[in-house]
Amino acid sequence: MHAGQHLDIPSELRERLRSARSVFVLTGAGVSAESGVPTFRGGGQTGAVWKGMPFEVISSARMVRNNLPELWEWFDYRRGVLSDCRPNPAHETIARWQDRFQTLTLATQNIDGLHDEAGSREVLELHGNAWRARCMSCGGREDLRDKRPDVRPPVCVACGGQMRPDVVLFGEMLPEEVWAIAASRAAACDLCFVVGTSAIVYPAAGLPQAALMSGAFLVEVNPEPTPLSEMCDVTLRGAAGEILPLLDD
Ligand code: BV8
Ligand code: ZN
Repeated sequence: MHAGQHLDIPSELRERLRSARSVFVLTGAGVSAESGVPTFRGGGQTGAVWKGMPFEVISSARMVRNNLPELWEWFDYRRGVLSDCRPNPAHETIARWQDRFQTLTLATQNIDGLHDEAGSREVLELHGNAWRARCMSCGGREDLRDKRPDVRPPVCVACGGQMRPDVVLFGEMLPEEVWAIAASRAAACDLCFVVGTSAIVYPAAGLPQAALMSGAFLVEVNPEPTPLSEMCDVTLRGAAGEILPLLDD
């Protein structure tokens, strides 16, 4: 949908928005695109993203073991990009939904913290957060904005141990408790929105399918089709920042 072009919201979706008790929202990089956060696959940057390394290589578990300084350089760069980005109307609309529905669960693959900044509470950060570091000895977590940017790797205030980015890298398990809540809420919702994700990375991409299996009404918001599109009850083709505000009651 281009600016000014009117998008019809199907009446059945309006009805579902009125009757829904438990709403589940899964977001990906696309929800932050209008905030200036680069997406991973949108815009064709599937090749080398960092010093000739593809995304799945630089953001992989073995980097922690083999080259922690390089990993920190990559995530220092990512935070540099994020520091000028602010929430957009898509984040703001989703934040309002937490007071609109009986149960609203927001699970994001994004590590940018923009949902929190928009006012969303209890955001399930499936892949962690770029603004946090985690100690590799005691597991303690600290906000990087409280730590010296010139000390790499950062040092844990609790035990003096070395810290790593508190993000889930390829080949690493998702945070158990966060995943358990997301999986149970997805399987219990009656309306599920999938916003701005290419739905390729697992296990996150399995959540909408779990919602569908348990009878939820599935809605995709994305300018492009994804592997999930044919499973959806409604697909809204366009930018999340333009479309989500149209769903306000
Ligand atoms: C694991 C943090 C288990 C770091 C990330 C099953 C099948 C195949 C492979 C696997 C499988 N299970 C596991 C795997 C391996 C792997 C995986 O899924 N690989 C993929 C590439 C096939 N998964 C893992 O490794 C996971 N861990 O499985 O552990 C295990 C462990 C040990 C031992 C045994 C088992 C961990 C995955 C998490 C990795 N970390 N991020 C960082 O950011 O650097 S993933 C990262 O990439 C993001 O978090 C996100 O998940 C993904 C990017 O996807 P999107 O967010 O969707 O972004 P993308 O650019 O692709 O798409 C943007 C979309 O938005 C597009 O569709 C575009 O059209 C749309 N869009 C653009 N503008 C807008 C818009 N939409 C709306 N509005 C707009 N304005
Ligand atoms: Zn520690």
